[in-house]
Amino acid sequence: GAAEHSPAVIVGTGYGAAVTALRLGAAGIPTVMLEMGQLWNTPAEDGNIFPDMLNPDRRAMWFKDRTEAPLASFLWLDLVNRDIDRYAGVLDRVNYGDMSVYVGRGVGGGSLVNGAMAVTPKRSYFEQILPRVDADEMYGRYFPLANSMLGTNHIDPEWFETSRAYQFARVSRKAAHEAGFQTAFVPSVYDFDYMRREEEQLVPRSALASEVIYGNNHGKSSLDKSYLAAALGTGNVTIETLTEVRDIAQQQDGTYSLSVRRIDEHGTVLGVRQLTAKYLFLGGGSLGSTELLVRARDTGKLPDLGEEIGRGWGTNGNVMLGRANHSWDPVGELESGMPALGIDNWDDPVSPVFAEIAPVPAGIETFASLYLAITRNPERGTFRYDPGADRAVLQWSESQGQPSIDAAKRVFDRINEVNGTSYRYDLFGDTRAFESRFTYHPLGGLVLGEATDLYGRVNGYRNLYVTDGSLIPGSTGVNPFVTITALAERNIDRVLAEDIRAA
Ligand code: FAE
Repeated sequence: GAAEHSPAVIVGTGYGAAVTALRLGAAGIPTVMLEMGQLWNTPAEDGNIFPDMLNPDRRAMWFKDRTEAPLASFLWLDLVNRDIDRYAGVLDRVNYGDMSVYVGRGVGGGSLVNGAMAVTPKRSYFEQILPRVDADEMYGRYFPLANSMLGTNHIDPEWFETSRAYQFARVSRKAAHEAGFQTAFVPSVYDFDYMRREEEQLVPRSALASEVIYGNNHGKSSLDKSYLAAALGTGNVTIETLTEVRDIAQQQDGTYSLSVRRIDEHGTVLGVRQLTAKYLFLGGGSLGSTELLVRARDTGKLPDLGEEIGRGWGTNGNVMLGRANHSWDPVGELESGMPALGIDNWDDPVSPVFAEIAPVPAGIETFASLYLAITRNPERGTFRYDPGADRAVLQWSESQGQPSIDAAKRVFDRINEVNGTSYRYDLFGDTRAFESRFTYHPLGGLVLGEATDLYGRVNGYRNLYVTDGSLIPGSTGVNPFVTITALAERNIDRVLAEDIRAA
């Protein structure tokens, strides 16, 4: 029969997609969102929607036989990961040879699994990475709008000093200060008042119950509770789950046709159907949106797409490391799953580093301090279409992670030297101290002003837009979701005014 038509279709339900859905819906435009993951709103038999980090089950990961947690080992023992049933779980780790990329799957995308750190980039750095975007407008209007819509809040500094759950962060802060480095509190979309009540045993625990990376049952303002709830509230937005967009083509009349595959939560394909849309927004994230356009170009479905599609991908300079503390400096048995402090060495011209002090919520004293460092790594990867696998494959070699390691090493060598401490060599499956072969922060692939115009309109095609982290050229210097959200707000403002309302 005839394909179903919707005026606007959005691929994905992450940050860029959710912003776009709210603004389209509020403007009265009927909009369909297509999300390959599940809607996470129903408790399982254990009474929880999500599993915690210590007891992961099939809900934890997207069609894997075993969990693939970033900390591969502890004391070189494979204690962290568990065999699980293949299922449409919430966290995916997409493995491309030397680089593995963690992404969220479900209504809310990365907001379901992430650490909730809501950081606005330094203005001077934002001006470097996106020099043709008006920074006055971003910092005057769109960053504040994004933070207020997302529910960004700040930790009470007095409570931080007394909370048992942040002893690990205070220990790391002391070591950083001893070595002359500055630290800064990190804003969050996890409700710190809720966390305080968790500590007082007044409410069910989430951050204080080792919940992070496989979802939080409480406390976090993920997108399903912020932008997406507001989008649905307009009455003009619908979300279809377990629905993956496979192919995009343009029809004679300029509208887009999408080939869409539905699965059940065990992965059984229920069917493939066609959908058409006048306006098509890609919000599948850096991997998802880039793959769709690389595939469309290289299979001839959108033949006018250029060489910039699939370029300019980066890890946001991510590198993880651990330090071994002295036995007289315990980090505590209870660690909040939500980070609240970072070492801010970004203004160092040689080795800029913003290192979040990350928890190891193991429920035991680990004597370990963990860090996820964001560095300024100039290396970039490219996606190429693999026709055999019908997949876009990232070209990235392990050596491209070295600049991230070098920058982090300069900072943490100094911290270790001054404090008489050392690295942990038991955390990443072998004996390496620094792990730069995975990222939480995939950025780029469809870079603003290169693959698209300055508002995310794909070059060569009308009414086709990119709205997510693939617009950002590989780096934003801080955790990226506030940047992605603010940029999406800015772009949809312009697109609504010029392309949609005017039409
Ligand atoms: P994203 O949130 O990835 O959403 C894309 C959505 O599209 C997903 O739900 C996909 O399932 C779906 N999708 C993809 N392809 C298709 C398709 N073909 N058809 C249908 N659906 C599709 O995109 N960032 C911070 O700022 N602070 C943090 O504390 C932080 N912690 C993190 C911790 C972890 C464990 C991870 C994995 C990430 C973390 N991030 C953090 C990164 C942040 O979550 C990420 O930058 C954003 O989620 C990216 O937003 P996008 O809109 O680009």
